[in-house]
Amino acid sequence: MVTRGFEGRRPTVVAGRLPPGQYLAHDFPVLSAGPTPRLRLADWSFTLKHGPRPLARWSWAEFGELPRSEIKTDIHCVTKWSKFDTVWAGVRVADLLAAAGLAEPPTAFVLAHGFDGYSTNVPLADLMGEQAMVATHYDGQPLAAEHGGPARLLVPHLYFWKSAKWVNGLQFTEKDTAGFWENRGYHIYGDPWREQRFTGD
Ligand SMILES: Nc1nc2c(c(=O)[nH]1)N[C@H]1C(S)=C(S)[C@@H](COP(=O)(O)O)O[C@H]1N2
Ligand SMILES: [Mo]
Repeated sequence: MVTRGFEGRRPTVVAGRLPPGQYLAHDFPVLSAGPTPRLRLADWSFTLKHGPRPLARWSWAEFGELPRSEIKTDIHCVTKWSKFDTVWAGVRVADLLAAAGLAEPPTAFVLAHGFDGYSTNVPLADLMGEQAMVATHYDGQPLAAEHGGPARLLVPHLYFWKSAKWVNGLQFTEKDTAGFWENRGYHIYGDPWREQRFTGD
């Protein structure tokens, strides 16, 4: 039985968690610029680079030895759906950099790259928080290929296009450098709370 009072309170709870212009989705839409790459774990690797120079590289087995974390968070897509309480597990970017011995990262800007050629820029500061990770599991299961499996970047406080699927590396860049969607009119930063959807927002 649902009482009036309960129904009446619910929109307030949603309003405080839902960024402007977003609606609450209960399914998990798939959005990709191209076909889903089918990656063999034996061919998978993850590389940290400074410009063209490799700094560290992990095979799938090596990546599995890194310290792991689980988080529950809300995600917000620029196409206006949001999803609450999504559960992810993987390796925090901060832990990755520590494992690579990068106590002093070479620059303040990062381009994330995917096996499909996708890229997206994220300031390093946004990757150093508790919630930014290279996620290998969603909802307790290995991440499905269409959602970026075997591993995707997760930067949940920015619009979801920043969460590069099929991620294969992070590249430090001297300047904040536009990636795939940022070069096609999407906002260079993409804060859902400031509704930074498109260039100039
Ligand atoms: N490698 C890669 N990552 C990507 C994309 C892509 O096309 N390729 N699309 C982005 C966009 S625009 C969105 S909204 C989210 C969608 O993630 P989902 O399919 O898991 O919902 O992935 C982002 N990451
Ligand atoms: Mo998107």
